[in-house]
Amino acid sequence: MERTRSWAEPYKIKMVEPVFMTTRKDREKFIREAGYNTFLLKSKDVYIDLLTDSGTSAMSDRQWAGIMMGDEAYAGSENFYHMEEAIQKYYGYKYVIPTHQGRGAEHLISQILIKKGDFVPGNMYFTTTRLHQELAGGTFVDVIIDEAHDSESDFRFKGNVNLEKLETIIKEKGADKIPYVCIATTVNMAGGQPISLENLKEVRKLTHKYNIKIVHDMTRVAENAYMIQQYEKGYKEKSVAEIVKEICLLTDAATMSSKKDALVSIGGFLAVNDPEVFEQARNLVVVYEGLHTYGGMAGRDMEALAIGIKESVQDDHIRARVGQVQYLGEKLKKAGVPIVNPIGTHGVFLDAKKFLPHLTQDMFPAQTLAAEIYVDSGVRTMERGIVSAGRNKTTGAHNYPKLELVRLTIPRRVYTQAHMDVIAESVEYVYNNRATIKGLKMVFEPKYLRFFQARFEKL
Ligand code: PM9
Repeated sequence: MERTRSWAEPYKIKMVEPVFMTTRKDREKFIREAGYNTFLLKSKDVYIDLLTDSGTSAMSDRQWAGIMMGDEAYAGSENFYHMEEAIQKYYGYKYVIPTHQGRGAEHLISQILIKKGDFVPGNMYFTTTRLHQELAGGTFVDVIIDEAHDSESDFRFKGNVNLEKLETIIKEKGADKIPYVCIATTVNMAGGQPISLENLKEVRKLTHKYNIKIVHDMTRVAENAYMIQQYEKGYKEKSVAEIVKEICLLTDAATMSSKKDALVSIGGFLAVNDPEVFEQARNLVVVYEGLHTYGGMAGRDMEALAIGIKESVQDDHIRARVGQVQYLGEKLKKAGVPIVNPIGTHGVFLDAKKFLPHLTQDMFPAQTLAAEIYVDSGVRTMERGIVSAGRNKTTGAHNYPKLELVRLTIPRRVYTQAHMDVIAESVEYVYNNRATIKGLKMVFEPKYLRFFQARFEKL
């Protein structure tokens, strides 16, 4: 019998990109000039970049080779057909419409399926997804289980839908007012939390009963599948690829930001099973994205995506990817730093309300904490709290989410365990000195997705 060994990343590094440390004095200046918004920092001033896992993965040698095989024909590029084939093979959807990234796909499906006055239930909001639903005249309704809003709950599948909440909404509003239920794998704003297959099957049963579609936000579906393999009864012997397919087959359509799971710098798609919806999307895509065989992507990017999809569902890849996130999370937990439990799949989420209990939510604790971590070590993180939650579309008041989080997002295949140690050391240092940290006030607020460009000053 093979003896058990420690595991390591299933790759070796062939090319490196230098990163540079700055001084604390420099960083104080940089963050002030950036209006205390980590989105407004210049990347050259960042030491370890945990802003996002979106478009920041390291591509494989196979993917780079694919880049050289780009067929940049305006119409009918060979690479489109490779990408389409990969999506059909690994995800099981019938028809594919390429888009420049995830929000392009969200735009198309929202415009096609949502009518003014409709309601769109979902397992927690995502910023761009909800905005496209609202711009199409719909209202998002949160039907995720309550545990998802509680950073301390250890429940394994916090991405699950509360079926009672969902059925109540359907009965209250009427099934004809609900064009679809939006199901994300995994749930980003809850801390990268998975939905179980058991729950998804129940959602499918309920939506079939009322003849309602499921649109799958499959941005991190392989990570979700890995958590099912690890923690859901009956899936230990199944491969991540098999579980991914099973998830997708339970849904009617999908929006994808290929910049996450699928290991590319840019790209996305809408995938559907209904030929009528496909025809409408194929028509609309030429207005907003590009021709239906490129949708805003270069041929080379579609080739890299076709290869990335295949790599993304391999068990050893996903184990190392999620394993690195778990390693950082466990380190922070051991140091007593308040984080979202259980540790998610694409990042570690700090609970800023518990980290900075002396700040009210109006003082933007998560925004403040992200700025403080940057000043300490040059590690760039992202706010996922009141700023990201935006304003109520009817009253204009701030939305006050229960979760006020800072996301330490780990790019795929980019950083080493030593980087994780440096990150943990910095967060622990800031935690030990938290009492002196002061909050922020917002001095500039854009109309849409304010977290990207809002500016702040120190209180
Ligand atoms: N997510 C992230 O950093 C990128 C920008 S922050 C708005 O987490 C989900 C679950 C996402 C997501 C992007 C999109 C939109 C849809 N659903 O950024 O347009 O996490 O490709 O995808 C970001 P695009």
